[in-house]
Amino acid sequence: MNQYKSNQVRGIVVALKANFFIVEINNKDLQSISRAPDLTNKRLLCTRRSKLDYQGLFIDVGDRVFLESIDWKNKRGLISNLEPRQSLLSRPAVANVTLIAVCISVQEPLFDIEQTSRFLITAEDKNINTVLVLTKIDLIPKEKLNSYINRLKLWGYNPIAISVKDMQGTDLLLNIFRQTKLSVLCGPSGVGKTSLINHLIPKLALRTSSVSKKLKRGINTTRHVELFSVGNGSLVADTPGFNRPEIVSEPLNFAFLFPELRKQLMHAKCKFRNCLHRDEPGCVINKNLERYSFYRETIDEMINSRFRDQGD
Ligand SMILES: Nc1nc2c(ncn2[C@@H]2O[C@H](COP(=O)(O)OP(=O)(O)OP(=O)(O)O)[C@@H](O)[C@H]2O)c(=O)[nH]1
Ligand SMILES: [Mg+2]
Ligand SMILES: [Zn+2]
Repeated sequence: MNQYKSNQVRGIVVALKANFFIVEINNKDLQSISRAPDLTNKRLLCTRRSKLDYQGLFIDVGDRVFLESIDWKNKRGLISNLEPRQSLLSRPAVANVTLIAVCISVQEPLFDIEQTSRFLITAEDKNINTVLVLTKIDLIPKEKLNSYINRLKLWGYNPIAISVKDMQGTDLLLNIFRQTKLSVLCGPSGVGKTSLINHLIPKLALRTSSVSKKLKRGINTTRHVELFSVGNGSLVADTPGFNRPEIVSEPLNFAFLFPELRKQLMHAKCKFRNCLHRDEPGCVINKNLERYSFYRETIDEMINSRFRDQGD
């Protein structure tokens, strides 16, 4: 169905604005069009064909689309179809993500085990490559940072520590972004996601705001998902921060979303196939781990809520 015709223009949805889609045109397609004027940012304001609605095809940021009826002068177009999605995140809503960068600040807002775990678990559940980015490292002494890094290594992560204030770690991160098609920054409000994008693409000057003085939390400055080019054909999504991702998982699968538990289960088997690694006899899980109590509380809550639902 989605056969690409040589005269067809393709692009990627980089933002949704009210009922419009902002579509960035494929570089190659743009070069092959003689009528296309010199578009400084290669972006068109588009609507979609109503047939897509009837087919129940919703379009999200990150979707790769086919365009027709392009009005180059006024920078308008019509989305006629979309390519099949490789993946879809629901919050933040972005299609075709190839890397999730979970951004967590060490201070302002203060690092929190449960909140960080909720973001990481949501990413693990999607089966998409994940990198943990520790932000604002200029706010703590080196020894404290090392202690965070060592803890996170025991969780099974190798965090990238950055500061946009004193430009630490950002080159390394940019290299990673340039090796992947579509990376998404996600994390709590105020951790510095937009500041990082501004640092990588200084001419953007996107809006950021200080965290609230009293609560030391972000104030939800970014309101929409938007994709930005970081070179090498790669895009990075800035997204609105939020504080508490909901965990949606089957109890039997839940342990596999913790790298430090997953590793143990790959090397040894519990006595019972349906072991939930609580107090079952013959359980092989070493429970002397920083995040075990979070695992335990969450799985207890998952099971209790199932009983409650069944009792209703
Ligand atoms: N000290 C320090 N402050 C930073 C750093 N990065 C960002 N900030 C500050 O943190 C505050 C929040 O930054 P934003 O970039 O708006 O945070 P955000 O994650 O985009 O927040 P939302 O859009 O609400 O999700 C701003 O005052 C930034 O100047 C950093 O590396 N060091
Ligand atoms: Mg922001
Ligand atoms: Zn077990």
